Amino acid sequence: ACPHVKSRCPQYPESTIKRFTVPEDKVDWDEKWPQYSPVSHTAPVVLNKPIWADPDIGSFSPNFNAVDGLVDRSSFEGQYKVENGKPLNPRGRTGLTGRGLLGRWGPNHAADPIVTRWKVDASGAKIHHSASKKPILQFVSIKRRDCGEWAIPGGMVDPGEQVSLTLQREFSEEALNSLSLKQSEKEDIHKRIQRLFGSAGFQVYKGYVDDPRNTDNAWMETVAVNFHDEAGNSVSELPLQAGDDAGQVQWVDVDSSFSLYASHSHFLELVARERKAHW
Ligand code: RP5
Ligand code: MG
Ligand code: MG
Repeated sequence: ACPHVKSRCPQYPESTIKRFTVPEDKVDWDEKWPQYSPVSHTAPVVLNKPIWADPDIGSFSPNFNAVDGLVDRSSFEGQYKVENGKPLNPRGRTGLTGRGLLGRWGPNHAADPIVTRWKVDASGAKIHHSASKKPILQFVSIKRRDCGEWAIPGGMVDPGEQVSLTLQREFSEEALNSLSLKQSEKEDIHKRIQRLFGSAGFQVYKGYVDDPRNTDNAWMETVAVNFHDEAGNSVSELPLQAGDDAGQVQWVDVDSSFSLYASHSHFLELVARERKAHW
């Protein structure tokens, strides 16, 4: 696994906190480094005890590396270490301890729905890229409200929730604004995306996400799944409308030069490869 980079971003998101600088050769926990003295930071929203957050360690000692009640505290990366009651980031040092903006100690599980279609011209013919000569994919992208970066419309897996439901729910909330719809409209949307999301999809990635919110003790993991609208007559015909964490939503060409949140660009590269599309 390559060393995380965004997890070491100098400025911790939504705060004035600066991470302790971790050079690449000191990321690995096995590398002895007595001078390492990261600051501890847990965001006020997390300390406020919302339902999605764990209590502070001390009074609280959950079952790490296991499914703990309804909360999955196991990691796709294998067994992670727990030191002084606190889980250690499996990819190494981040320059910050505590949970930052993340609710869970250890892995915070998310799901990323990558909805794609082919880019076509007015006659419906696939458009090929002038340099790679390969057909161009488009995916539904949202502009995150927290940081303004373009991203896959993913979100956290609720306790006990099936990942397949998270994928469909987060897509509906962020790209179709389902939270603001009337019950009847919600049911209509649900029916219309059911066929695409009801298919197995192509599982693109499962594991650690290099997310700027990661810390030494809390990190993001995801299951990224591609749902491809081959004929362009499924989700392609739905009106996109940004909702919840999303400020904007649109179809974006899948291309290596488009910069995306966290490790989302890597997931799209895997989709492009699988579909023999331009990258
Ligand atoms: C990323 O954060 C995941 O890949 C997923 O897209 C996202 C989930 O967090 P929220 O969108 O709920 O903030 O690491
Ligand atoms: Mg969401
Ligand atoms: Mg989200």
